[in-house]
Amino acid sequence: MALSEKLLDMFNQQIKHEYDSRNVYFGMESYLREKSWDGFANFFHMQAEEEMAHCRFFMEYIAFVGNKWEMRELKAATNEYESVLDVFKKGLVHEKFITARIRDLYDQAVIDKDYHAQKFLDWYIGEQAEEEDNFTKWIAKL
Ligand code: OFO
Repeated sequence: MALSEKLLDMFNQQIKHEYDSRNVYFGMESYLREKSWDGFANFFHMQAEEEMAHCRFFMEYIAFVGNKWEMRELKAATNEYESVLDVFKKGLVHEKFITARIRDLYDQAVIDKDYHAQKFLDWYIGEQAEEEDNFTKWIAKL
């Protein structure tokens, strides 16, 4: 089922958000590498790679339903942080922002009665819960 015009626009915006997430995490990795926190740096490198996969799934879904995805302007990401804890706290804030965007997508898919898109977005609902849980646990440990 083709996406509605509104949901297609939101999916395209989500591609940008996922790319922005990748850059946020590469910025965090850069800060951590310079401080020689290599284990944490590796963690954020992996996070950044995962964001590319999240982005790719949206591209493939858009193509699958017969539309073209768009590459929108990306945000610059900082590599300036105060500490490892600061990195994780800001990472959690960022993930909460992404969770809110995924919920917006889901809400629109419900309005559109687009059951296929809802099924596709289910994976992201689970993924975001996992991401937030992961960051929250790290913050508690630090
Ligand atoms: Fe794409 O989940 Fe993190 O941001």
